[in-house]
Amino acid sequence: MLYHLALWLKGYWFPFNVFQYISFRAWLAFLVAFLIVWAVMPRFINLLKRLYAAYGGVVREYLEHHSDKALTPTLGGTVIVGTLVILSFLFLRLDTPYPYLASFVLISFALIGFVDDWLKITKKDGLRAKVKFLLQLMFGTATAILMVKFLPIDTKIYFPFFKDLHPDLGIFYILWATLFIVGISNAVNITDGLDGLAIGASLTTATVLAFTAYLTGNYIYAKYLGIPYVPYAGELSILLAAFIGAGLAFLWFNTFPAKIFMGDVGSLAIGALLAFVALTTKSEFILLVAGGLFILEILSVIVQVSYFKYTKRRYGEGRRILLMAPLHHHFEKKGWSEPQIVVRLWILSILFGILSLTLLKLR
Ligand code: 57M
Repeated sequence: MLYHLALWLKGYWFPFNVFQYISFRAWLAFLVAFLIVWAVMPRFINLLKRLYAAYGGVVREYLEHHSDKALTPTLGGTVIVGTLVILSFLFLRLDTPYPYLASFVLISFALIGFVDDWLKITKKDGLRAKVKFLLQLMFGTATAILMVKFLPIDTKIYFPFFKDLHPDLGIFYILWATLFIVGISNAVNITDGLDGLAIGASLTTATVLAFTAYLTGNYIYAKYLGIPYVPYAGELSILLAAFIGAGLAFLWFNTFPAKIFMGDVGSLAIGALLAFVALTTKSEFILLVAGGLFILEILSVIVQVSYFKYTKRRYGEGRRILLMAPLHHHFEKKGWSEPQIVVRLWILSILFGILSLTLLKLR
């Protein structure tokens, strides 16, 4: 909205011209998002504490040293998502499809998480896993269809290293986009099990995607790098800048010892948003590398559970590869302290981010 307002106001005072620049709007969106979340979160935490007092504790904590976390409020993601939706309409160009579609993705996935979190608080049990998964598939498919219909993108997928390899998936692109959104959303959700872990890794991943979106939306840079050009995709870098601001402010409260968790309302929505930006900017493989930590975490669960089930069938007792899945619990079992695990996995996440940026030029 501010873009259009400034366009009109610059006739009266030329400095309003700066709102035309993606970099200026991104910087301002970052700052405003940080300030909103930083100011609102303490009040939100107090509100949640009253809610928790009314309903009693919430989380079934089955790791010994997580027992003191049972009363830490969840739902922190509500403030992040709310801020992002408002700011996307404030800072993004409203004559592009991006603010509308990004808000749809954020709200729909946040809604699934919110219902789940709310039921956990009020009824002590969340949504059934199957129902949750079906809802994710439903909203994922809706997003994929809307993307193909309203975004200036094709149904091809692009690989790093192979400049000329971009198979057209046609109608199957909907399936690919749906599974990608649902997969990344769940991967972020699984990662969200230690103070600051998921938001930290989301921030490094979002930084990479913000650069990618900026470059993809710029015809000259896109041609130079040999990446697909997607008109106005730079608008998404403004949204990610807002996310980085909001996420940093959230981390202020979520760092060890956390005063609040993001809840499924946060983790599902953040994962879906990252996947949506990667799909839009045709950089799914960049996200798979930049968000390598999320991929490792979800793979650790898949491998552990499969092996456990297989050995149970074969030998009558379930055996494990890791001491416990997801990956971060393995290190807890090994005796690393929580801040140690989190900071070390952040370091890994930064390394993944740097590696992914090099992929931008390698085609
Ligand atoms: C949700 N939720 C956190 C918080 C957060 C298939 C299986 C591997 C699934 C997995 C699972 O249920 N994962 C999804 C993970 C929970 O956090 C809440 O959930 C939101 C995110 N969805 O925002 O609201 C707990 O995580 C801790 N936490 C923090 N700081 C944070 O900033 O400390 C979260 C955020 C919180 C808090 O303790 O309550 C969670 O971990 O439950 N299941 C598992 O992860 C279980 N793994 C397991 O059973 N592994 C087995 C294999 C064979 C399946 C094995 O390896 O033997 C573990 N879950 C827990 N403890 N809680 C087991 C140990």
